[in-house]
Amino acid sequence: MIRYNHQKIEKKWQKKWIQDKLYSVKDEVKNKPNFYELVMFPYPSGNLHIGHWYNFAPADVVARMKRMQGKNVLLPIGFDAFGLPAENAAIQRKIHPEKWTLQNIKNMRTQLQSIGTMFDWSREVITCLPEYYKWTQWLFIELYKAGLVYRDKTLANWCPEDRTILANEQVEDGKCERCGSAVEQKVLEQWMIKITDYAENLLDGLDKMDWPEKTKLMQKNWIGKSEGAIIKFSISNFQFSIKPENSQASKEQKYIEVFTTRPDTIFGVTYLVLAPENPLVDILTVPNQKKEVENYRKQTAAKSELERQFLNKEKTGVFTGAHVINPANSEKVPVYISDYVLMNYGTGAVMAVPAHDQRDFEFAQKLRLSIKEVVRPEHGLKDENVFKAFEDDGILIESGQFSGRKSEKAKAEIVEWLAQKDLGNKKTNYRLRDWTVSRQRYWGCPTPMIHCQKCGWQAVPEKDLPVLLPKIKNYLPEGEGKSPLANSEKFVNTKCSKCGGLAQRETDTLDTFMDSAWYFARYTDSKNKKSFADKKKLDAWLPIDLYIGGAEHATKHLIYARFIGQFLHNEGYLKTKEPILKMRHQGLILGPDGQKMSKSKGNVVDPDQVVKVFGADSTRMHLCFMSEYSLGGPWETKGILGVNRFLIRVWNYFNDREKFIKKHGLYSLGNRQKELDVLINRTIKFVEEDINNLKFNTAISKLMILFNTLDETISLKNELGGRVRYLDGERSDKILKLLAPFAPHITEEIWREILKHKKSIHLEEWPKYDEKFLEEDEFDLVIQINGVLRDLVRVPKNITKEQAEKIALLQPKITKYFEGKNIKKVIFVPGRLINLVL
Ligand code: ANZ
Ligand code: ZN
Repeated sequence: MIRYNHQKIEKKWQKKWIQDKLYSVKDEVKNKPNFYELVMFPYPSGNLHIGHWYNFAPADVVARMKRMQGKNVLLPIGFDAFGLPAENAAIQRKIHPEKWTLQNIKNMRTQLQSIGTMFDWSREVITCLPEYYKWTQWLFIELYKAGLVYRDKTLANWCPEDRTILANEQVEDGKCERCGSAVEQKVLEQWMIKITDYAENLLDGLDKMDWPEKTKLMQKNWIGKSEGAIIKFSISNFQFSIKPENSQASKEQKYIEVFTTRPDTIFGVTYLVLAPENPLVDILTVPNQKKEVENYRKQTAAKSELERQFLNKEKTGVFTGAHVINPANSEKVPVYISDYVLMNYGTGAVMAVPAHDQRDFEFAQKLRLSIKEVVRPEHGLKDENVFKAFEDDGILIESGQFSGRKSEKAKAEIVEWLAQKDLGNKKTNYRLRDWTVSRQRYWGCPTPMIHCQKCGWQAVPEKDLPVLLPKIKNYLPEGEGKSPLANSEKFVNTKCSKCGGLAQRETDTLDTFMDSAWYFARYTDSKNKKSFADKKKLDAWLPIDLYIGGAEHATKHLIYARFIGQFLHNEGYLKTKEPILKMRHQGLILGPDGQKMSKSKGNVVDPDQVVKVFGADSTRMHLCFMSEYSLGGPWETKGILGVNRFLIRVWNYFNDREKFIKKHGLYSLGNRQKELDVLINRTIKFVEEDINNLKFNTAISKLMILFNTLDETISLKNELGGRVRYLDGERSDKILKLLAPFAPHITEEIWREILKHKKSIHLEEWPKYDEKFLEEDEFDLVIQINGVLRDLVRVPKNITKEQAEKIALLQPKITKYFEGKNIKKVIFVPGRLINLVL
């Protein structure tokens, strides 16, 4: 018999599939609904790792099944090719980032092809090529024209090592997510995108999306909607102690405005706290507090936002010497500064209610400020022994005319009351910040903006796009917040498109999240030179029916992609509002030791090696089988032996069958036929359901059970009259098709070379199951006496009235009703009940 030679088989079919253009997808096929499945495109780091396989191989299983089920399936692939790592690697190796990136892409393409996925390579996108980034620039300009791009001086996260600004989401625990250096705060002028204008829209869509609940919750918290109020506290002993020229607070400033989510606690305010950076501090601080205040401000400036926000951090702060008036009860309260209040949230000022806010409570304790209780628990007494703030809702006390009201209801009433006096207003706040897109690095998409001394900033006219990234010699960052492009006079100097005078180009490049925020749209029409994609094609494919990728992108790429999708919808480019209908995350694949894979731990599994020894089919199946897909888990080399043996068993089954039938022909399976039909039909149903639910592991175990039973049937020669029995052609075809999405190569080889079919198995129809075999062949017969339920008994499905009566009369629970009585009538409802009337 021919041995299962995966190396030969896999190479052969991969070549043939490309030749036959098996995976090139048309935008419209009659009677085949489109199905757009997307996997997160890889960063061209140099090598495909097992994590990529874990994303792509199981995703391919779904795509293949959908295609066999009559869908016109698009499963595209490309490369997220700009970004810091390419530049850092290139600097280390002293080769140009472009050369390094393109080399890696070439290598990774071969590796990606070795997985045996049905990627449509004709639609490949590479974000660092001008044909792609022309449209990233176009998109930036569209956002600019829509008033969603502005330039602002902001405190930005500055990584001293990479010498660039980082977005908030690129900072993890106060450290640069790329290099791990502690991030510093630096004031820089940057291009910002007003994603905050979309805060409500981004929240709105969440409900209707079929996404993991956890991911939706993360987005919700990231957007962080808070409904509350702005309340004005008038400045009492207004002091013009110092008036630095650059103070943003005006002399006429009469109020401090605070943002609060608990206006119901206003009668419990015992002091106010400003963020140390708040410009009001300049004019409020009395002369003899000035020194202490300035010292404290300096200390704060050295701290990161994260350090300041830690809840359990010991509270510190300084008195400004100023007082304000509580608008609710006209009480005079002191004003402090403390680093637990942040400048870039709300108004940068807080009304402190130490009895009902834990942070305020700790601050008041530390600085010995008074604490005034204004909310009591509705039921039961407050536990006097618990020494902390009572933050729940309850009943108001000592709150003027609002005393006795439920705190929850009093919120709106108090705001209304203050609004009438023009001292407060309802206000909704979001945690979401605008998107800082400027990067002071070389390897990115040039920002298509020009600055003219006379005319100011303007967008590069569309006819001049793309603004090409010049090939420069020195692409190392120059430090102090300038991109290396600033050194290239040829790049920088240009003409103003308005007045024709000399003008300068923006030299910062765009955040790579800009590139990936719209790539899903480009796949629908990746070669288009006239627009980012043709409207008809966009509408044919979008929204994405299934997007599979890592959960770590929940508040980064997945928010940006939704934002850009919604924006393109609002501008009339996309019919669909939400670009991603259904999202699923794969789990994380760990090293054989259960630890995160890393070179330093020496636990990295190299997919190329595994494929060489066991083949792509076994590797794919192992990844599907090793764990529940959404959970991931450690890679177990033992496990791959299991699925490899399974594939060999399948291989042998079909080879032996072929040989046997040639010699002896087919024998009827007799009694076993029915049993096997039930199993085959159930397997079809459950494998289909499991793949749809991304439960690949259970689908495979069902296939394994099926083949076990087939082997058993073969070994039960005696029972079957001394002859080996195999499934007939039709049934054999069916079970092989079930395996095709998982192991596309071996099934194709068996299909074409052993079963001698002309067309590829991957163009075949997915088998349909017959309901008849799924039905139970027994049921619970209800036995009634005079219409009252007396017993239940399991009987064959097609039982007759006479048989049912006999069985009923044999039941011990029934016989006792018959003492001295005759049966007058028997009512029988087939498949349900028998009623004996006495
Ligand atoms: C008074 C109060 C009483 C508050 C109380 C809470 C409980 P979220 O839900 O996150 O929006 N706050 C407002 N601006 C702040 C800033 N810039 N830095 C730090 N804290 C700030 O939180 C809103 C609450 O956080 C606000 O409501 C305010 O404290 C505080 F029993 O006002 B609260
Ligand atoms: Zn000009």
